[in-house]
Amino acid sequence: MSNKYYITTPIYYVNDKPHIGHAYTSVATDFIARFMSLRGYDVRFQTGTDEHGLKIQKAADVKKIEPIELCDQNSQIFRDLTVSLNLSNDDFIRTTEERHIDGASYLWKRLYERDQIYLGEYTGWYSINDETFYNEKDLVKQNDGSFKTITGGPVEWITEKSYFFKLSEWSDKLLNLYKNNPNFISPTSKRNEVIKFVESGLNDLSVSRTSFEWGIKTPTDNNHIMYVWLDALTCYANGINYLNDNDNELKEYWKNVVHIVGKDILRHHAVYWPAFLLAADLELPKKIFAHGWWTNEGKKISKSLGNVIDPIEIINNYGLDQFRYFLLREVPFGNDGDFSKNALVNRINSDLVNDLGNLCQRSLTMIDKKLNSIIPPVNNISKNGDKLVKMYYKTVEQSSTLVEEYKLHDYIKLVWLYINEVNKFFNDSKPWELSESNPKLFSDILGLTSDSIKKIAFLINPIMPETSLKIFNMLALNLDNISFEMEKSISISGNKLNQINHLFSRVQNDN
Ligand code: ME8
Repeated sequence: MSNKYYITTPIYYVNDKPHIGHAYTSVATDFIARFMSLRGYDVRFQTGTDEHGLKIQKAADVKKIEPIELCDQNSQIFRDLTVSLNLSNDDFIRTTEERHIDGASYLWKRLYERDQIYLGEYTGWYSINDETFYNEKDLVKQNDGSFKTITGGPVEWITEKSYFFKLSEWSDKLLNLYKNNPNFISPTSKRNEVIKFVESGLNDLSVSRTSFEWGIKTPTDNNHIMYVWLDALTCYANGINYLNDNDNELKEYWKNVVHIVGKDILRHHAVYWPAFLLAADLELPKKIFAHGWWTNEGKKISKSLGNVIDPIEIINNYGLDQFRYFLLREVPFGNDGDFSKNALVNRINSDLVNDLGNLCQRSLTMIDKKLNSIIPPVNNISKNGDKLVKMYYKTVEQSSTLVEEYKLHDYIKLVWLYINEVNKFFNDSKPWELSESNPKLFSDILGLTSDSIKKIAFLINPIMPETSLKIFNMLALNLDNISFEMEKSISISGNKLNQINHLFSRVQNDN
């Protein structure tokens, strides 16, 4: 079996700047990408920006600039964020790029040729905010008789000529897909919602617009532009040139693709996207995972409430790896979560400073001071030491299942059980009492502790890649592409420690 693994984030709208929600999806996807790479997979990771549609056109109108100018500016900000978050993405796709436009047009043509698209007129509700058509039964009636989406967004009534995709013909095939592949949509609660939605009956989907310009012209009719979701969803395939008839190696990644999305856009990914692909007789992704929604100190994050969290500000104030750790550890992946400075500060001080930082600082400083900075060899010094080594390999073994089930925070909990076991071994062994009285035992304890710290650096790599590299560096290891497999053959015994720096600083809650 091929060991190729392809993972994607949604492509983000460029009408505005990124916020914590975008950072969250990207960091979680990066975690999985890095973890799969640690397991030895040939990983490809794609993110990018979604640049067409009425929402973008209106945002450009407000600024009195051309849509492409707004796209260029804001797409760059999202691209910069991939660097600020230390993402390992291989590609950053923009829907205004030619390769994307070509792929989206290819899918349209395939659907058209297979008689899956017909001309009609759309009359109904539309949310510019979500770029989504709504049935009235899915909206909330306000006291004044108007309608809003369940998240409180405005909708408008539109009537315009439009092409329709025969979505209604695909209900049974979709339901079979969900039934035969129980893991196609996760978590289960979200899967059930999708099944209920499809079971309630699907209408044909309007897939073109005529009342504005900013989009990809449909290849079969110049007067229409593609509905932005039909355009956008093809980005996943376009990043690896799947939507054309040419042979190329990147296409291989399509055999094993996972889409990570927020729960707000699950329907588009789990219903529309597979329906388009089925109708075009193309291969489906392996999985759609929908994660939960972040609030800020208990409140919905929104521009109008003025409580949008800028990820760069958090990174500047608390540190990147601290932020990444918090996002991944605080909330079970799939659940909603609340961002609070208090919770962030507590996590940093207890898990990072106390548990991990102090362990490295105390033990490595001892090697520095008492052993001329030379890392001693690992000897099986006691039952406890043996237990520690076994625990590491057990952790690696269990980690695969946890991450395959997207239990990212359980993985981190498991890693911290190991870190605390190393702490316990170090504290119970009391090496500080032994340097004079029993130098052999002293050296053995520090040998095992530093080797365990090396193992910790492997385990935390997907969570905090920068910290992992800092640890490798202190241990005088120069590692690029790491895998769990290679850990066994990397010995640090005899290495001369590089300068020991604090990994994390204690922080105050300034609230
Ligand atoms: O929907 N909590 O783009 P978008 C958690 N362009 N995640 C959040 C969040 C929050 N409060 N807010 C945003 C689009 N997100 C389309 C996608 S894909 C072919 C097209 C994250 O800029 C989450 O991943 O509105 C959500 O699904 C995504 O940002 C929406 O980003």
